[in-house]
Amino acid sequence: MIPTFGNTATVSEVVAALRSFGAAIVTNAANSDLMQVVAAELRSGFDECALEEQSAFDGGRTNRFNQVLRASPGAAKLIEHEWVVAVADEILLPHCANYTVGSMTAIEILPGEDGQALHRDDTIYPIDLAGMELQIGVMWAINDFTAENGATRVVPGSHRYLRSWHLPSLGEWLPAEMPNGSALFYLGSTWHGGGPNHSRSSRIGLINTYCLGWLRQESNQYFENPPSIAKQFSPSLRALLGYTPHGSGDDEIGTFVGECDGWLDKPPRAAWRDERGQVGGEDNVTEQVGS
Ligand SMILES: O=C(O)CCC(=O)C(=O)O
Repeated sequence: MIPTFGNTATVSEVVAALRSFGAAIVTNAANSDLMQVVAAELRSGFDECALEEQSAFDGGRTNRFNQVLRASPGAAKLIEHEWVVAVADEILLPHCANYTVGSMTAIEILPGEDGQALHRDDTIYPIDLAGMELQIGVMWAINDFTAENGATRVVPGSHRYLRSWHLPSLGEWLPAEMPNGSALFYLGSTWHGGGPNHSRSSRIGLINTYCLGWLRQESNQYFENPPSIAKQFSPSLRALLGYTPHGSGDDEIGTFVGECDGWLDKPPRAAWRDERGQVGGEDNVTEQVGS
């Protein structure tokens, strides 16, 4: 079984399991009311997809789309959920000054879908650095995930295999069974994939990835959430989307990248950041994205 914790667990327990197993679940991390709101908001997005994104990798009976915040304002609460930030801080901040959302993908696996090819998400970056995770993934169960309806499959311990080395035993996957509102955390190097749906109803999830702040994001968040939209978001969400440079130039760790003349005109850089280096100063960033 994938290490599974209640929402009263400590962050260090969850992170220890994540590091050791490659994945960990926190059940009921978000409340059911929020999940119902997000499920309703995502519905129209799925209906518009009408299986448009079909491909061998994405599946022939899976709806998916990336512009999640346009469809679902409620999803913002999941993207910067306290559990997510707490876990991402532990895994990513040792290697960067601040991290960003790499991608957001709403996924509806319809009845009859086959299992997705198992894969690791961090192969978008052509390097393997032992001991440094480039990204993490968080799969939110928008409805209940069961082995029958296509719960994400995870290969335990598979994060320990460097790409250039050899492959883990991909047959040894486990289903991430979890009630709605739960979050499956998995490392960028962990092999996983959507399960086959043998049930009569769809399985709905939202995967958000978070990458080191000095890497290019998997999905271009400035197009997915341009300033005209991002100005309605909280400063902390904007910072997560990349509306804040990486580092300050004064950090021990991390280069100052992603700068922009407009932002550099603003008052001291330190004011853009909270103690985790994530949050832009509200006034500064609001002015910038609104301009
Ligand atoms: O739907 C899932 O459970 C996993 C999907 C996934 O890993 C992907 O599309 O990259």
